[in-house]
Amino acid sequence: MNQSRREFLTTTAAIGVGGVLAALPFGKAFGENSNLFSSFAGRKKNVLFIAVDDLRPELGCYGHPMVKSPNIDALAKSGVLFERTYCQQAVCAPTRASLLTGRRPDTTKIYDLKTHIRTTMPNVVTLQQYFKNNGYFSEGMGKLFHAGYEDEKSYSMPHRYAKADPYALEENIHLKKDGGKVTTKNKEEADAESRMRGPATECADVQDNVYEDGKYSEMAIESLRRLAPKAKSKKEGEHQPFFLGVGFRKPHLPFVAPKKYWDLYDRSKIPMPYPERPHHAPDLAFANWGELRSYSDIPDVGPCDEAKTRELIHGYYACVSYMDAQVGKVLAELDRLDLRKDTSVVIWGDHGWKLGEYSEWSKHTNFELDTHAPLIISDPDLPKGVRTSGLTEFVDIYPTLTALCGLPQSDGMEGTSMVPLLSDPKKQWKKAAFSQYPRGKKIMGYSMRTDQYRYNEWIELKTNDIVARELYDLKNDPLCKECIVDEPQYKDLIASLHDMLAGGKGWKKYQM
Ligand SMILES: [Ca+2]
Repeated sequence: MNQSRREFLTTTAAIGVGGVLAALPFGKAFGENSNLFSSFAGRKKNVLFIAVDDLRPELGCYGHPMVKSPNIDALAKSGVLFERTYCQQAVCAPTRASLLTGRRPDTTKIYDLKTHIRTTMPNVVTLQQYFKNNGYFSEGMGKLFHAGYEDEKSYSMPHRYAKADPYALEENIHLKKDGGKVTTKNKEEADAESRMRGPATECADVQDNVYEDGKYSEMAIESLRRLAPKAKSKKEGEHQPFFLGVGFRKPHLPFVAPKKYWDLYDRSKIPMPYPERPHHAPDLAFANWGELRSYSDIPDVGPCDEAKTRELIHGYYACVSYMDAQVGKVLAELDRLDLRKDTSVVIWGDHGWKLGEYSEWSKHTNFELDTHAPLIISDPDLPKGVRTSGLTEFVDIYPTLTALCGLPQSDGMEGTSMVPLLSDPKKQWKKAAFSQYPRGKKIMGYSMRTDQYRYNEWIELKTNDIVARELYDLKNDPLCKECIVDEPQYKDLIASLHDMLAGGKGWKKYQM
């Protein structure tokens, strides 16, 4: 970041947030010799770090016409909403390992669901661990890394999972126990922890805490009450800020939620998704959605029919509203404890999802739908109710949070602190966001999102040959219905995008 203080003040004043920033302790925040923003606000705030599994930007605050997410919408009004944030690999463990280490998958070497971060990076300092090393009490619950792959060095006390069956209805619990459906065909895509499955949805008239996420909101509330006295203490030696990570499981499959959240939606009014595959896209672009197919009520081959499609989308919406309600309970407790003024709240969904678009489901690709994810940061020292369309990446979250809390930048970051963008949401920002997805061990798909285009190259790792390419014009074709990579008029554009992507290493050149 080479921007001078004068430039920063001029640009921020020009967009009208100068008043907010004027209230900040500038002398301290922009001290001599310091990276301009590394000690922004100059104080150790608490961090409430909320991870949501498989949540794409299917929220009211992202403009969705049906989804009811009043609590996350309110959080967006109190902070900055990132309209164009991209994960680095669209599946649980790799995206989380990347975000939580501030490094990209080619550095973490976590491309699958079965590799622990300490296997590939025994000495890496994770985000939570970095806060812990800087005097924070670091606590984690639910899915933060990946189910069963948490990291003890990251926390000040043992990480906790809630104990709950994925289903509440007896018949579904039995169906799952009896095998439901066992899939061996798509192991790579299916989540390792639940090979045997019941149905893809469940609507049960039960309390929130019968399912896992209701238990996490209760655990988080209990933790906040325990952490508050030290976090609020002004006494030397007694004060200790916290980093509390809460990982909600919905809207990950199966789409189970209490009935009252299903009742928020009229299934007949859910529009059917665009059904066709992007024309002229190579086969490598697609996954077989084995994750969904492994549920007992989903066909092994072929598309879901209209009734099942509507039911699944309805279930996803119900799960989003259920999760949103749990987020709301935790935020209400943060307010009740009067901690909001000293707490930075961040919420993110770990990657995108195809919710029936292209007649496809779930993640595991480099499509815009799979790589685009929601991110909101609400911080007492930053503007409120602001949106930015700057291109940002999940690897940017680690250095952003450390900067917001006045900590020096951790070593090895492969992203950029977004604090300048948080302060000036219209600022010129990254030229591209980079993602990747492997197909087996031999082919890696490298993907790049620029302001207008998504450009993908599928590369055979042994020879470095490009075996397939994709190009989509997001400005004129937001749903990416047409892959235009073979159209002759884009030859020069493709050459320049190829240079920018640089075999997946282009991010090095386009860091801020
Ligand atoms: Ca996920």
